[in-house]
Amino acid sequence: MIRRDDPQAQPSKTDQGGSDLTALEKLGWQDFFADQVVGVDLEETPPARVVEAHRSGLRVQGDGIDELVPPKLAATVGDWILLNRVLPTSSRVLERKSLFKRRAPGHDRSLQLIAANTDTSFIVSSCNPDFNLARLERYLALAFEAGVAPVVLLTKLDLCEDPTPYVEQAEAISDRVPVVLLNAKSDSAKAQLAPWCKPGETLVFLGSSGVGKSTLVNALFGKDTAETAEIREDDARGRHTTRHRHMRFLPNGCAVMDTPGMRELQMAEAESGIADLFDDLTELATQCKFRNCKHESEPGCALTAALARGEITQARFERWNKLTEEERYNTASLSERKGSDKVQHKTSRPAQKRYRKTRR
Ligand SMILES: Nc1nc2c(ncn2[C@@H]2O[C@H](COP(=O)(O)OP(=O)(O)OP(=O)(O)O)[C@@H](O)[C@H]2O)c(=O)[nH]1
Ligand SMILES: [Mg+2]
Ligand SMILES: [Zn+2]
Repeated sequence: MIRRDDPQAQPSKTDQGGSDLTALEKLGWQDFFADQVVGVDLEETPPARVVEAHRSGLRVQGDGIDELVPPKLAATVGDWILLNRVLPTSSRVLERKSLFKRRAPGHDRSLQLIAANTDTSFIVSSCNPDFNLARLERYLALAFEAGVAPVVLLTKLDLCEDPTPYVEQAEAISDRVPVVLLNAKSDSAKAQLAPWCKPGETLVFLGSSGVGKSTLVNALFGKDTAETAEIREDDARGRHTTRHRHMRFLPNGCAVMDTPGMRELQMAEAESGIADLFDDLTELATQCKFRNCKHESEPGCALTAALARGEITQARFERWNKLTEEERYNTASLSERKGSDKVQHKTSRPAQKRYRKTRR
């Protein structure tokens, strides 16, 4: 087991940035992972973190390790593995603290693992016509499901005459999600994100193309480490500049993950995430007279009654209904799919529960 208080097992210290973090801690190694490798010969199978995902494979880094593992390994960016040097694709993937996933686009009926072991997910959207409340809710439901604390970042404040409608809509989604309004290109962006940039923690930037994810990564590093490009003028959409998911490490030991823009965000295995995000509607649904109430014209429906009293809005009710139905359909079709790998996609339920408790 590698812990800070176990000098025997410590990997070499790195001096970069004047920090006293070990090489593994700089990659985000935490007790949560160390606890899983008690009794394991770490010389034989050293811990390494997946820092980039390419078609050709996964780039993994550890103490003195930097190599490409063929794509067959069922891991994603942010994962910790115990590297099997003889057969890298048979490396053990450590249990995850969190996992952001979606149903893969297309007809494949599979899950796509987006980001593992992140502590904070920055859901980025711009104060421009590309802003989409329903899409934002999708990201947030998946972040809740993942067990990752979400923060909404509204960029392009400097290009917007009146950001109030965007802020109001974002803040109304959930009182458990902070909303930060910023100009990603300004000097103040780094300071605005500082409260979440903690040593040993991992951040991920998620959102559609062109919203400023890579611009914010550059703001945190104080230099152009990620490529950025102008958005299209006609519809304010981005050009899919970032091509693959990758992590970079701040000198203070905070890991930062940049991701390509995702427009299609299909729900799957996200029942509790949706329930958490729409907790008031979920609670109302438990008061319906019939357990299988579809909230249409059934007698004793608590949701239609709340709608009639004007306590909830029709638009939000419909968005919740749509997500719920989509989630049920996708989850059922995924589990039907032969060979669905439940173990590989499992995250730590206790970790998720711990998180939920603190957010209520
Ligand atoms: N003025 C201004 N421009 C911004 C802001 N945020 C991003 N931009 C610009 O928006 C464009 C797109 O930014 P990127 O950082 O490349 O967007 P991205 O989210 O990484 O996009 P993909 O990599 O395609 O997913 C660039 O020209 C940025 O300079 C902002 O807050 N203000
Ligand atoms: Mg980018
Ligand atoms: Zn009902």
